[in-house]
Amino acid sequence: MILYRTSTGIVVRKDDRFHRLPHPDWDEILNREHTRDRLVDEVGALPGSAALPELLEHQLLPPVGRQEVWAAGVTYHRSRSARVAESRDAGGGSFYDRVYDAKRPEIFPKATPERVVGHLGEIRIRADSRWSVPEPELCLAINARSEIVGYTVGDDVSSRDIEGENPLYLPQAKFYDGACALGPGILLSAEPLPTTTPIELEIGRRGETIFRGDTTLDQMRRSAEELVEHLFRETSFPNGCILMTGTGVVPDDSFTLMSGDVVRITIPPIGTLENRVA
Ligand code: DO4
Ligand code: MG
Repeated sequence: MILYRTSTGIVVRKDDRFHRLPHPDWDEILNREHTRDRLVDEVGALPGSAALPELLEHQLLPPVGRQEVWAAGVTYHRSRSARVAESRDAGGGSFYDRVYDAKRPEIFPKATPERVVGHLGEIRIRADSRWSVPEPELCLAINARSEIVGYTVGDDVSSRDIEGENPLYLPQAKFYDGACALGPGILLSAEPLPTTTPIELEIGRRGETIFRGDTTLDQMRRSAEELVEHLFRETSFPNGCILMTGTGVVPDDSFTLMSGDVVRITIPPIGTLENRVA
């Protein structure tokens, strides 16, 4: 079951049929108890349609109401080696090396809800960066009681030259307008996704694919529960939150995003998040 936020209300997709919910409160749906089971009952009593998808795609809003977005980093070996290399000259390499194995994960604030870009929205690269990359990540939708209620697809757009110059610049490399894309919807599931689930990244430029890469969830060094436990340890989220779980796909160092590029991130069975670089 997938939950979509649209400009005309909330839509639930169940068994390839689409149902408009009569009550439009996204935060309440995400945070009420047994929300998935309740939605199954609710949509059972609603008319459904098979014809909504095309219309829906252009009405989609980011799948956040009042949820902050946080992100975990260096959770895949590929991210660890890329970060160690980018920050070696600045003497930052050992920070990334150590955090990969440390008990405490790297977790940082990524976006306020109003900064999040949805499916088909425009992501941005910083004007003062010369090396920007998309980071395709599985994202957890977590309710106020720290329960994982679902999953979405995310792009943790990052300025690698800025974070590599000095680890203290990380917030500037990660947190700016258009640096966070989420969508297309939230797959509500009480079960974790299978560890064989792929995360696929494709980047297009002037109609051609210039990068393709993927990983699978079993490459992630930390469990979702471990990341959530750390995030909620001393921080409360009265409306729940979204946690990006880190990237395992990093293009070669010669690659940088350019204006007009199209980034497509697919995590079946959630769907594809597509964004153009402004
Ligand atoms: O500290 C660097 C950020 C790492 C990150 O965002 C990732 O591994 O996905
Ligand atoms: Mg990341």
